[in-house]
Amino acid sequence: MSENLNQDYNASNIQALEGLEAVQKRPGMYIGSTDEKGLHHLVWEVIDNSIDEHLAGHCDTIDVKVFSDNSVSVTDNGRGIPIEMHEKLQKSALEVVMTVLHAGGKFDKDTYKVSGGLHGVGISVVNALSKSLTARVSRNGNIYQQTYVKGIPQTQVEIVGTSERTGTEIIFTPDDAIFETSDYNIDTLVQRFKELSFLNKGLTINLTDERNVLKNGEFKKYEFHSKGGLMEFVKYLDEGRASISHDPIYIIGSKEGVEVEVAVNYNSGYKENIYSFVNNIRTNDGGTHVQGFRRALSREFKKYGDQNGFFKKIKMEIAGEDYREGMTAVVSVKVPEPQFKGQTKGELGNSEITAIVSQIAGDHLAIFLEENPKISKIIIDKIILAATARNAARKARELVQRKNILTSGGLPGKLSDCSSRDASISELYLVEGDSAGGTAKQGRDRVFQAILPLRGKILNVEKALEHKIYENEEIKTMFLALGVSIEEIDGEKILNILKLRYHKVIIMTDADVDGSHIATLILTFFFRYMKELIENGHIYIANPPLYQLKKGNQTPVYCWSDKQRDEMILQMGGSIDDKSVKVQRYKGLGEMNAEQLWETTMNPETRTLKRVTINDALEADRVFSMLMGDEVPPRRAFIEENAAYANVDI
Ligand code: 0RA
Repeated sequence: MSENLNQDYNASNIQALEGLEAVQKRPGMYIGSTDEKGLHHLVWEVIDNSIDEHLAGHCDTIDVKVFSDNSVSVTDNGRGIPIEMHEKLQKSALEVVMTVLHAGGKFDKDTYKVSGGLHGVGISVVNALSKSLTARVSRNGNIYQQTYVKGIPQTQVEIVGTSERTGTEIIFTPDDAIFETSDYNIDTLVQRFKELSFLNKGLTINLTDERNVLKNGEFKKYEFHSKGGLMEFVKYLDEGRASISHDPIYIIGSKEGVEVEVAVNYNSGYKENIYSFVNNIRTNDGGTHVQGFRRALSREFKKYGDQNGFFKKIKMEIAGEDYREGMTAVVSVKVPEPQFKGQTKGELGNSEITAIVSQIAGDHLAIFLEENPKISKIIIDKIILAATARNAARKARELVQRKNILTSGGLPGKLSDCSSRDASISELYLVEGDSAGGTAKQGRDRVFQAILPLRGKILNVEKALEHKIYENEEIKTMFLALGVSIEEIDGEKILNILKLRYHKVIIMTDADVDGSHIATLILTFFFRYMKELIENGHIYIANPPLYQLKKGNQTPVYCWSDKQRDEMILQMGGSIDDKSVKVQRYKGLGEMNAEQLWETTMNPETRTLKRVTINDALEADRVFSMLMGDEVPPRRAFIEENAAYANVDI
């Protein structure tokens, strides 16, 4: 080896080592965090590389396995990471890809790599954060392998076998000295792989969870594959809503190296749902691609409506949002060098994308409108209805708001307020019915606990027109009691929670089917109209007991599940069927007296509250519309799968 090469070799080793150390010192800079989210990020990073192979047209199957020690393998049937000698660095390209930061993209410039955001930092980052990793490449008839510990090669790239096929296998064990948790969440993996299969039609992702052994001795397996891509994605998202456009409108095209794919479905609801992706990564805050799509939608529908005289009769202006009411759309673009903006990097910034998407989507929409006059007229009618309803809603909302000002701090009569004015310690119990409300009022600590009884089933906001919502007594009462208002700024509705009067809002309903239905209705309202309260962690669900057990004169014991009840009966010296222990099943909150309610459900020292969180906004949206929307079969299937009270009450 010449002196020159030797120098390069050493220099490259030092460079690799410095890179790995930087990642280990500040993992958050590379993968966002070292909590559960960061842990999962390792899998996203590895699978992204395999998906790049798919996008380049060389891979159609990816197998992911989670082993019982939470190590993970990702295997693809792509070309395999090159193992040839890297001329300048004098080592195998495989070793360079695995140990040098940002090396991956340098070998192959044709595919879409992500330069911003958190994905696309390179597989070497996963290597640096793994206490062990094995890379195995099938290529040129051989199987090549190299192993690493915390990113440092333990072996040369060795031939360990022969193979007719090509592909890459990465097996890694996250470094538990770096990550706060080592447990992979199967729901998170399933959700993301499902999404990836919709976004990359034709790709198959197989997932095996070796931590979950079935009764027949086999591991739990999942398969994700979508033939229809985004077309199927919107159908899946809108499963619970009645479609008014039959099949989704499908748009696909490319321009200046940017690929654009959009699917649009109009349903009988009133919400706008646009989900957007850039290079398979969700852009929660939209960006120039979404802007381009919206622009095309408004422009083409307006043109079509004007040309056919459909808008003649109506007096008011049609706003952009009217074209999108009851619309679910997925917008996916593949951009060679995306720039992500905003605090969470959830927004696409490249300005050139607006015009590209607007043109491609516009051309397709114009053709769709010409070719489908019947469906187009149904959508136009819906747009007119949206504009009309928007005006009515504004008036109704203003009325509620004005009342808010008029009463100036005047609170609803049904509210039994607490005496504290410190929102951070104050709690509002939303209680089902007047009688339970009465018990709660007696049982509470009136210093910091307020009670608002709600009468029966509150309005299903998923199905109601917006102005009906502001006219609904229970909903108006909740706005007033909470001190929250909706304000319109530049045509955009903004929830003002600055004057929120309670930092804990606790939904307390009976532990039966009706009770959980009411809780779901209330949650639907919060999810659609006061999402910030959920996002900021203010919404809770009370957890009343299911049973009271009593033996002779002993103090009663409460149980929250059948299992707990059976165990407790035995502990108390009874047996399940002689029933010497008296078992009382609480069907309603009203069956408890004030003292019992305080002790089991309201006393901060002894109660358990469930905080409502949104793990995946997209899935939450889908489930809410399914539970509360028009379509019955998917709802039934969901309830059958998830019902908690099925064997008690139905
Ligand atoms: C660089 C160049 C080529 C492929 C890859 C990287 C590659 C990386 C990963 C990571 C996981 N699976 C992968 N598959 C491929 C192109 C190789 C060629 O031209 O033959």
